[in-house]
Amino acid sequence: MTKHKTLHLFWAAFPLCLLILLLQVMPALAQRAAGKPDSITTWSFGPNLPITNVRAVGVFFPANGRFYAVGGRSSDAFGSDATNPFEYNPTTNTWTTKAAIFPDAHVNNMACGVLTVSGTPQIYCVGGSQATLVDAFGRVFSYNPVTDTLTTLTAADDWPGAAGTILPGGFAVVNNKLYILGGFNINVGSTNQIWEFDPTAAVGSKWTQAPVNTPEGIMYAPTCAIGGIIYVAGASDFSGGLVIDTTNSFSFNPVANTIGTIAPIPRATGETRALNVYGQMWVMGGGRVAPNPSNEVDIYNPYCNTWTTGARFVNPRRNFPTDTDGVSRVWLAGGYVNAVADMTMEIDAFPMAVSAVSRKVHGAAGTFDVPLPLNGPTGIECRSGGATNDYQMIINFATSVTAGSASVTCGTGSVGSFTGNGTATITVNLTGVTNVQRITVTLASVSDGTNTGDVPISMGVLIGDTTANGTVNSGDVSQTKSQSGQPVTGSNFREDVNASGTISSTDVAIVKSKVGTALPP
Ligand SMILES: [Ca+2]
Ligand SMILES: [Ca+2]
Repeated sequence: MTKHKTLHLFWAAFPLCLLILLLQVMPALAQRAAGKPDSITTWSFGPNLPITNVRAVGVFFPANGRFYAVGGRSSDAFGSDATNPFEYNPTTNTWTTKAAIFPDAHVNNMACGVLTVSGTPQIYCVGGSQATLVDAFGRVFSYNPVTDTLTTLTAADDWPGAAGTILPGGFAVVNNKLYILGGFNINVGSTNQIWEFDPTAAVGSKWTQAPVNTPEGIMYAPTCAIGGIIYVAGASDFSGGLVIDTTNSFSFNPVANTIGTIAPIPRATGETRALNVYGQMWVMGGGRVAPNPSNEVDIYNPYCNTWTTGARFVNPRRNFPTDTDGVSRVWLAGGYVNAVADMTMEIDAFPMAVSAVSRKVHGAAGTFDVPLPLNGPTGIECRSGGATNDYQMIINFATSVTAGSASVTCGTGSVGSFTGNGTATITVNLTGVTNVQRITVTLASVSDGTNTGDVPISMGVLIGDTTANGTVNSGDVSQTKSQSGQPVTGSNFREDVNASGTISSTDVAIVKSKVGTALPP
């Protein structure tokens, strides 16, 4: 090729090269312009656990804002069982080995949760195994982190499901009761019973077996409660003498005692936990069959029955303590990393929303807000949205934030605009929001200057549901009739369903026209 021809080819290709370059650079520039970081790395390492630890349970204790690793063992050798609780203090960013001593060494693979008796919250733990042994205790103890005291319940309150050899499967707390779903009959198989523990019931009467079983045997199952429903996604099973991972996924309603179907988690996992973060289920890595263990965080939106993924943590691991405050932190530590007992800690920190509401101006009567609980159950907006079905969400943060974007990530509707960047209150204006649905608005790349993350806020929309029970029926009609002609106040504004500033026959007619509608379960 002559020099001339090479030059010619270069100039011929130049516009194409320029175009490719621009296509690659423009999105990054656009992200910068929108205030988004180029990549969001939200996980960072915290201080190491005091010891290596596997098979502990992570428990967030709301009363003091601290994270506990309860039980577990430092290795798989006999005598390695952890004898004391470990406490992580987010304020000082330090771990402390507490003075309290567990009643026995069967503290591996327990089921734990925070339950309140006589106004005092405590961490209750059930069952467990001991390193190298193949038996399982049914013993229950409570740990009070504030006083650092342990109380062992009498044998009459042992978990009947343990039967000497069975470890708890998935577990979650609903309405101050601890539920255990399934279990591992050690080196025999997975089990499918569901048990309820009521800490306030009389001695010998705290345990009740549900009249239904899990759809298949599950063990070491990622489980969490959202809005009173317990979700399981992924679970270990015992097959051919081995612990394996599955995609088994379902829901359990502990009040109705019904099993529900959900979209299965997109990857097999087990030997890990699921956490309720902003009313969505985070399934945290886990699993042991290649390519597991994993560091993937799978996120389930129960309102649209859909799966997405969040930011991966760093070290793939299983059987590790993990928990969340639900709104700004997810902690994890230890577990098996590369099949070796680990002591590293990882923290996902993101800006904390403290409250959210759906706001409407009721004419001259003023502004009234429907609270939108951050971790479920969803608040129910019962007011109509006018000609173009408009609503407004207000999300209050603990500190000033900037949001990169706001969009509808579940349900029907769209974000017209959002305001408030640089303040502690983000206002999202929604339009085209259809009735009879649950909708999720996600503020993406929310930054408080230090931490960045996505914040999803969900809302039920059911026009005419003045009683906020998820259905429109005669109860809503009579409630609205009873307030007709009354001034609109903070206690009856839901009955002003057209947000006109007065409660009249027009509102009654709207409610009547919606009788028979209900939010999906
Ligand atoms: Ca109702
Ligand atoms: Ca009205």
